[in-house]
Parts: sequence; C-alpha cells; structure tokens
Amino acid sequence: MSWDTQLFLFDANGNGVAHMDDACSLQSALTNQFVSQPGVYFIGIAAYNNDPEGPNGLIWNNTPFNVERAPDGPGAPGPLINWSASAPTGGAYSLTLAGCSFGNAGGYFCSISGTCPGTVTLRWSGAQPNRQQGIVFASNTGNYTIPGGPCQGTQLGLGTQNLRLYNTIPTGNGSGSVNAQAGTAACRGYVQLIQVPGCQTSNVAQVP
Ligand SMILES: [Ca+2]
Ligand SMILES: [Ca+2]
Repeated sequence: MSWDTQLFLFDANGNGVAHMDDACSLQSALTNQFVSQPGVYFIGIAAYNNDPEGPNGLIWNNTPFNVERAPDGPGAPGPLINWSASAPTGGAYSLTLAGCSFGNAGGYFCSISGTCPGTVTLRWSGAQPNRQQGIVFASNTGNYTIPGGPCQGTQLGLGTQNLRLYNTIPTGNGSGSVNAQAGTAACRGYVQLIQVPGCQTSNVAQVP
C-alpha cells in the first residue's frame, strides 16, 4: 500500500471506540482492546489526515500516531457527524481481519482484558445458564474441527498451534468473569468458549 492510512472503529451509534494511525510504518491496525461488548461495529478507513468529528470537534486527537487509543479528542466520543478534510484523498486498500467472527449480538460472547504476562480477566455473556463451558486456547486462529467426544464435528475459530483445553468452568447464570494468570506463551493467543451440552461456541477473543 502506498498511502498513509488511518483506521477507526465506531459502534452502532456512531460513537468512537478505537483509532490507530501508524501501526507498521504508515499503515494502521486495531485490536479488540477497547471492544467490551457484542454488537454492530463500523470500521472507517481514511487517508491521513482526514479525521472523524463529533458535534464538538475531533473525536480523536491527531497524536500520538503509533498508539491505539479510545476517543480522546474534544468531540469524544462522538457521534460521527463529519470528516475533517474538505478534499479527501485515498486509494485502494486491503483490510485483514484476524481472530474475529461474525457477531451474534445478544449471543454467546467472550472478551479478555488485563495485562499479559500477568493477570487477565475473561468475561462471558449470552451462555445458557447452569452448564459447563470449556475454555479453549490456541496460538493461532483457524477452523479446527473437534474430532471426538460430546462436541465431535463442531468447528472452532481456532487453529492447531498450541491448541488445548485450558479449563472447564460453569456458565453460572449465563454471564460472568474469571481471572487467570497468563504467562508469556499465552500473550496474543486466542481463546474460544464452547458450552456443554449444546456445543454452542462463542466468538474468538484475543489475549492482550
Ligand atoms: Ca497512518
Ligand atoms: Ca489524524
């Protein structure tokens, strides 16, 4: 890619969620670190320095360029009403999505927050109450199909690298959280939940 991109993530109401300008040279990348709940999200891509504005101005300040940020501008969090450039430029782009799944809003959802290595918190919602759920870990995403057992044939969003069942915990009333100590080998890895019986799977969440 030959032009200076900026990436923005907005929620369904047009409010800002996350922005990063320069992740790799002048190209942009976003993680899930500011995404705390399921729902509909919009990705915005713009050339530097065409920035989204809310009623009170910029939703994000222009700098720092190489840090992923929640809305921090005078117009935070939005909603988006305008873009700052009067004569926008840009060009062709490719967008790579990794470790994500189509949202089942109101469905089985998990997220991971915290610091890795260190203490991380796994949160889940939308599970069936009073069941068991397996916490499955892998270092990569993929389409691994469970070869046997009660969920034989269920396809996960995980790959086979360091794939393992980390733990099995109750779903409680359908939502909850658990803390865990994450070592270096777990950092930036991926987690997916699968509940038994039923074999419903959650989205894939990335360890910080
Ligand atoms: Ca950029
Ligand atoms: Ca900017």
